[in-house]
Amino acid sequence: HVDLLVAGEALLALLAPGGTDPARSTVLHPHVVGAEVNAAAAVAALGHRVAWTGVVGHDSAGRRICEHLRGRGVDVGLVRTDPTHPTGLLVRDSTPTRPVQVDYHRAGSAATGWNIADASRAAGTCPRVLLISGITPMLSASTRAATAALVSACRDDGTTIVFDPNVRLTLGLPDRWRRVVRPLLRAAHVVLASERELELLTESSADRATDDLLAGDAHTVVVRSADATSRAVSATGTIRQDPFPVTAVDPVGAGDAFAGGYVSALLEGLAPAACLSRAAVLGALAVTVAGDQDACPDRDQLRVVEQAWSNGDL
Ligand code: KDG
Repeated sequence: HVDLLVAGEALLALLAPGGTDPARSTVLHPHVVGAEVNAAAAVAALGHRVAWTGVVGHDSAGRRICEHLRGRGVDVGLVRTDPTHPTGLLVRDSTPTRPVQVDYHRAGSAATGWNIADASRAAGTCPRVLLISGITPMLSASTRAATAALVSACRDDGTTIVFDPNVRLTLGLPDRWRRVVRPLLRAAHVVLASERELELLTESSADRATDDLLAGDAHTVVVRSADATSRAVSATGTIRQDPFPVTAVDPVGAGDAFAGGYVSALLEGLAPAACLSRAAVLGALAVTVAGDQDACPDRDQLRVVEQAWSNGDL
């Protein structure tokens, strides 16, 4: 058994340092990224048993990804290596002052071949929580079928399904996101989304979408607003959370760390307000460094940061 299972594509990111143009920069720093493995690393850093199911290429990027995640405490035993397709890459800049520019080199990557057999092996871990993002089913017909199979098997086993849409319009037009990803919203017990994502996927207001989801299978809908505040809405009411003050270096990865923080607290049985505050702490820390995972705190670091924030010391 594992506490958390995540499914999705891990990529090798090549980051141009500090606002420099990747087309001109003489150095590009390698980082292991991917929305789902970012969240997985955050949850593993806090001591939970975490496994990742996905596919990498038989190449140095694939080896780097597996070694890195293993080093972060994520079980990569379910990961398949595809000898004929490469590991996906992305190249981007990193700056807090304007939207980050990302070039994906992921079409036809090994991860697009993640399939129903991979999903069914992964379901055998009987996770307490399954974290799924909208990116995975958008990658290919194979990943779409495998995502549906994994969600369905885990739901049957009583696993809590946590879903973060992670909408990226570079992967498809809004219509396609609605067609492919909307069913997952309805299958989730916990939805973690931005207001904009809820609006885009449901073609209604975020509040209306929240009410509709709570009338279905969701017990909690956590909504992040553009001003970085967040709210957790459930049958017992709405809890609100302000962002923690940090100096942003690179905004990418905040949503994944937020998800990781929320899931870790959920696994610990914490109250909704504590889940939301843990999410906000991890989300805030993630933007203080360039890499998506480099600020994941362990237990001791988390305690120190939470203490400092509650004393107003940071
Ligand atoms: O959420 C951060 C991600 O954007 C990054 O890690 C790469 O998974 C990724 C994606 O699809 O953009």
